[in-house]
Amino acid sequence: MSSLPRLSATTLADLSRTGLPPAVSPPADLNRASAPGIVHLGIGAFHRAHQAVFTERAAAAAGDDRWGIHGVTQRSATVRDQLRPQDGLYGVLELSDAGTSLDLIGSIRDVLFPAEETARVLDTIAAPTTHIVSLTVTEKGYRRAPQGGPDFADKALARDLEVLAREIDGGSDVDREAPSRSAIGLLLRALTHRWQSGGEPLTVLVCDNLMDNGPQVESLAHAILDASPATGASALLDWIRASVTFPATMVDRIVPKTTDDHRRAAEALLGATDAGLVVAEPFSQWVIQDRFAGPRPSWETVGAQLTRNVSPYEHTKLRVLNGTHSFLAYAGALRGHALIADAVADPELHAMARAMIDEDAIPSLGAIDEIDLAAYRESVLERFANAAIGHTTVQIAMDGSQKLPIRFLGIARDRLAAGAVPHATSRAVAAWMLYVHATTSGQLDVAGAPVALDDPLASRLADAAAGSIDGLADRLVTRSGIFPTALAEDDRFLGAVRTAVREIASWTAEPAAVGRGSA
Ligand code: CS2
Repeated sequence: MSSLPRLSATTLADLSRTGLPPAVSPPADLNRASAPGIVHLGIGAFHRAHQAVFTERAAAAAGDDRWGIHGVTQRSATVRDQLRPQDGLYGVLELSDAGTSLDLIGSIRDVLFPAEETARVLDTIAAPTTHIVSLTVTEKGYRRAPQGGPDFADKALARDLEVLAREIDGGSDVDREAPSRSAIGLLLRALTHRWQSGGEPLTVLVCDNLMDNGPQVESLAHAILDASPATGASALLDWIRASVTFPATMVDRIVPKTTDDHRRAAEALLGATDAGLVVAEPFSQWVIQDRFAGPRPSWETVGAQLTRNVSPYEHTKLRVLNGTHSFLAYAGALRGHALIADAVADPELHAMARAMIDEDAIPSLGAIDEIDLAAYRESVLERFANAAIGHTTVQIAMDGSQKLPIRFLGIARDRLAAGAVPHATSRAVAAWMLYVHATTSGQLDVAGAPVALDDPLASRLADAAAGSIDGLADRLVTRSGIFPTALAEDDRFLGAVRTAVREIASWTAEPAAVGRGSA
């Protein structure tokens, strides 16, 4: 147990009196008691290292205290219990070969845990002082069916929609404290409550790694309300169409899990403990569609880019960065590499990552005038090589069933439509398949630790992967539910994946030894 004081407004004032070290930058000096202008769903590490930093800096530059953030957790009270005792304050530990710095951030004013305070979440979003609801709830938070649209078979979503229907019609059996089981369910309840509380315009700012993220969530909301049994659903939908915007965004900053080593490094710099510490690379980029229903922070004054068309940036990032990231995660883990930096330093994997970018991802993008793609490729590979942040292959490997359609399968579809066989991307799909096979059969150790499959479809994938390596590609393509029919029935694609599965399985003499390579 550390003898150091815990970060809070009081301890920060004490530390500041004696002078913070040069590597530590203090939070903005703003009225932190003002009503929040933003409510953020999914107050995880990425939001705290990305949007919350942009918002802090924009508010400081403008001296504008309207943009405090109330974060909303999803599954647990952990982040609330990390930040509420710290008055919302936390540090961003920035690590690279060039050195270490600690940015103290004050834009988050409180964190709410819906399971214990859903009505407060709904009231905060309904407040006229709230102008933006932003989200980072990960791909699975939107409960989409693999082929797109709402997954009405999802039990959590179905239950949320029953609660929503009652709240839309304002029946006597409404229980506003009833917690939502899905982020999309909570969002729609919040929109309903805002509509019923005066209907001030609102911007829903989706900051997840989805293709055309804002419009996708807008379509989800429309499809759900179109199918709602509530008599007031169409009036609510009319209000959403008229008063709520869903701009697209591209978000980019590599944010690994925080470890005890990271915490010790931050404590040594600050002279206080910080339960909410997050870690990040120096690079950060935010491209936002300039389509707001009301006021917003002046993010463009601190490096964000406001534009009419986000697609070139979003598609490039999801396919060149995230696609290669996932390939290195699966192939790297299979070769026993604990870190992405180790995987990208592996000459064979490095060459395969370059091939995936040059032969498939970039050609699949079509004409991109806004970005120097060759320079972007080098920048991405250089960022992956940052060993200082300790980004693990296993962290990135999670939720593959949600990420593959966005990061691999879109590339494969587009390359096949152009008459090319995506061999490099098929290899990435094969690496995922062998990762699924190895983890669900208990055969994968990385850095001496056994690795389990972390995926919302883990049981279905385990069933499909069970069996010989020979039939693995066909079993997962036909039974995972994540491959669109057009791909699953394309012999060029299936043939390339089958070949790649054999190639990758041969990396190790015995499949059972897969992953017991050197880290
Ligand atoms: C990573 C992303 O975990 C993952 O799937 O690929 O979190 C990646 O680090 C960010 O998108 C980078 O902006």
